[in-house]
Amino acid sequence: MAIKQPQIQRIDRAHQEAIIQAIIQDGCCIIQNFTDVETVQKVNAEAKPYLDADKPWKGELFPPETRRCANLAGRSQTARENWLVDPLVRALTAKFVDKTTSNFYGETKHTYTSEAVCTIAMTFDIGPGAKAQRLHRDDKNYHVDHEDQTATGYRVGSDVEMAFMVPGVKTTVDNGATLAIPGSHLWGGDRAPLLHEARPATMEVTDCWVMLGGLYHAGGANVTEAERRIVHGMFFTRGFYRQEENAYLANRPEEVLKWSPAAQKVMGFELSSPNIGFVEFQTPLQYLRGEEAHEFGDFDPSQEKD
Ligand SMILES: O=C(O)CCC(=O)C(=O)O
Ligand SMILES: [Fe+2]
Repeated sequence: MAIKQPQIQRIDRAHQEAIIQAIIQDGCCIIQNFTDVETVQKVNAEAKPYLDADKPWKGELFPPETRRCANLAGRSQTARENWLVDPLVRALTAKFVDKTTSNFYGETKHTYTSEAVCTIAMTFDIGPGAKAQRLHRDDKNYHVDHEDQTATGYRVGSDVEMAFMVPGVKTTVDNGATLAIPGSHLWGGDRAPLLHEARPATMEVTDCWVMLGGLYHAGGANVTEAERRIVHGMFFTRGFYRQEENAYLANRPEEVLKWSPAAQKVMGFELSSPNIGFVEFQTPLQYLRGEEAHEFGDFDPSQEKD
């Protein structure tokens, strides 16, 4: 008997409860009427100088035809002050990413909620001729142990990351629409994703793709002659997935550069494998030294093995 594969649902932003149910069931959906054309055009224009200045990647994370705009939150006022703080985005991250726990201080019970923060905001501009990315879970960076939830159904709170991707152009199967496997957020860590299980999340300008960090997906191949596929991504994680004391603000760069390599590393100025803590596609130390970012490559070479 053929197992029915779920399709990607398309739901208007007015139907928040239906969006939540789709994410619980499929791990993803397309939010229709998320934004308007004028706002998308402004974000495209704000990201463009950085996309134009970006260089080909030399590792396996991205095909060389892809250009990126890192630090989109800092560089696009429009993305930051409209999408990043959108009440629907906040409602969804509150539901799926925020974490509340209770503890005793003496005999008194205290309950705290750590709210979601933006972990990365980046534009992905896939150029003609680019191969598809490999299917992956973005939460690999947070070392999540995925239990098999296919029989039990999804436990809200079992993901630590959530992504929102707003297309800057209409995305199609040919220009590299994001590929995703609906339902794969429920899979245990030992199940490999197969390309034939993936569906293209084709979107109109004003739509928004939302997915959990445990959903298998990939940037698609761009087989067009001349179309660039631009998508603005905003990713959220738990607010406590960072160091308790903020050494990056407490210490001046010239002081940090005088520390021993072991001290720099233990204070977080290297990366956590595979990808956590980069700045402008460099380690914090490379960035502080002012190294030229000409050799873009995978942060952890073990990512290159297929
Ligand atoms: O470009 C896309 O559609 C997805 C990019 C992506 O999944 C990634 O870089 O982690
Ligand atoms: Fe991804």
